[in-house]
Amino acid sequence: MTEKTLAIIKPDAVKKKVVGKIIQRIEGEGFEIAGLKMLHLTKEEAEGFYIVHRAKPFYASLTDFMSSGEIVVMILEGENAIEKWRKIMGVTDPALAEPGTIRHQYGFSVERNATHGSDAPQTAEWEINYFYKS
Ligand code: DAT
Ligand code: MG
Repeated sequence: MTEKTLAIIKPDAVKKKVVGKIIQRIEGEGFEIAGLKMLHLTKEEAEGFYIVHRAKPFYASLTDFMSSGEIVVMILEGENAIEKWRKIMGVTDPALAEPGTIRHQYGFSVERNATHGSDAPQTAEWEINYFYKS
């Protein structure tokens, strides 16, 4: 089933100059890029995006990080896009991510882990709408 997911190249990966490599991987994996823009989130916008994590001990640090520099936001479209993109990213902690995954390749820490991907159809819809208000 064709579906859409929200992907973000996070500030650590933009600073590392691996935007091109990550987009090349995305295209090579067969996704359609249905939307793409570079943004610098305010602290409030980062807090809004990660609102589900507001009670977590890492919320303040995460939203400081996500508003610390430019990010690249994309809508990826394809068969099983949500799960497929999460597999290509690898697990949250780059130290535990499998070789060949983006977080293994480019992540630095559990917080500075290079990319984001939606985790379910409802969150994908909510996250896409957060950046691409319909
Ligand atoms: P994911 O991004 O793999 O969906 P998540 O939704 O659990 O992971 O968390 C969102 C982001 O919050 C994650 O990409 C990085 C940060 N994060 C998660 N767990 C963390 C932790 N234990 N310490 C610091 N940052 C964390
Ligand atoms: Mg998540």
